[in-house]
Amino acid sequence: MSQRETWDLFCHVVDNYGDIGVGWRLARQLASEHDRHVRLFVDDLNTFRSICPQLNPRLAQQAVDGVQVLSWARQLQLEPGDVVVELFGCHLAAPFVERIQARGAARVRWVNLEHLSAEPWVEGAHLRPSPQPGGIHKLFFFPGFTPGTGGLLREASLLARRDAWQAMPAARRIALRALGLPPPPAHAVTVLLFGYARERLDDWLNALAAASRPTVLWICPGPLRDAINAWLHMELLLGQATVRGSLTLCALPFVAQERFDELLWAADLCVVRGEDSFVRAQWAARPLLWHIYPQHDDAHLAKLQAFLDLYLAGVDADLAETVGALWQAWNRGLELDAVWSDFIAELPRLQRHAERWAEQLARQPDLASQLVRALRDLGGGGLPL
Ligand code: TRH
Repeated sequence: MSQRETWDLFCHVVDNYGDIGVGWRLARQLASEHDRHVRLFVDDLNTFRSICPQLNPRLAQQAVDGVQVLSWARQLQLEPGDVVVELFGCHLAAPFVERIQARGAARVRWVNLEHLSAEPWVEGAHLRPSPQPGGIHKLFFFPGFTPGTGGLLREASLLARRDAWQAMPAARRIALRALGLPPPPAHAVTVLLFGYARERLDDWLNALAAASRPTVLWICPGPLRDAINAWLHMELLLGQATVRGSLTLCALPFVAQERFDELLWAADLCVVRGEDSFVRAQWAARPLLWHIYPQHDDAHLAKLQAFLDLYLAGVDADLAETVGALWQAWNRGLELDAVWSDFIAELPRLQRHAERWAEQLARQPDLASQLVRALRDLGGGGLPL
């Protein structure tokens, strides 16, 4: 019987939850679906605990959901596994790198898993080796939306679970009740709101309050909720809806990562951000608005447009225009009233588009399977020069 491979995943939490969100999802999937012995090294166990409440941030090593979770410092005491995955170019401790080099390419395969981008250059950079001191190579693995990339994280059961949940009329009601949320008014548009701070929220909130069609905002913790509290001149409380005209505002608790999908499945429109929630909203097959992670040099605007180009390819020109206008206005801090109501008017068409898009993405192998295959193809002999 062959021995289980040990995979070491390294995650440096830069900010927020996306770095560990991706790391945790990948770690669990490698352990549960690919039978890998996974060790996940994380430098911020407190942030990790937000998405994984069963974690004890005081422990240097613990088993959670079939994954060994280790503090960052534990790498100083351990030998590298068969595969080492750096998430998002995080830097490993020098003694650990020396041990990788000492063991050599025949014993350790080394990968840098990069950020998600829809830009066309990604296909050319995916699976490129990068020479490291000591004659070892690091493989660059790029997630993405097209067959020439490493794909997207997607658990084997995800789409079946989504479909079963959405087909069950009571599921939404039960989920909302468990979160302390009242049922939305009839004909209301329900919006899951998980974004970054942005300008001109007040005008948008005033317009929603004055609109003829009711809107319900389910608001995740974070800077957007702080801005909404400021608009209200009060703090939204969990389990209590606050109504302003046609607008109902509800604060959500921060839920464990495995519960997060249900929030997306329950909404008519998902406002999502960063990387992981953005991908999950696509698997939810719901109309979405992406609040992209802002970068100081505005590099994010090119990434936003690159995704729009893929997402809207082949879509009717008027619909593409409506989506592009709202996404650009939201991400550039522009006025929202007109572009928001144009978008809401198209929700039925956007829902059909979201379903087609999710089906198209699901034709590609998921990221964890592609990573396992790429490293299997590589074998124990390292990368060709
Ligand atoms: O939190 P994000 O903004 O994360 C990131 C980081 O800032 C990172 O440095 C940056 O590189 C990246 O964005 C682009 O957004 P994201 O990626 O959507 O991650 C959020 C995670 O939190 C995701 O895994 C879902 C999870 N989550 C929960 O588990 N429960 C919740 O209640 C909420 C609101 C989110």
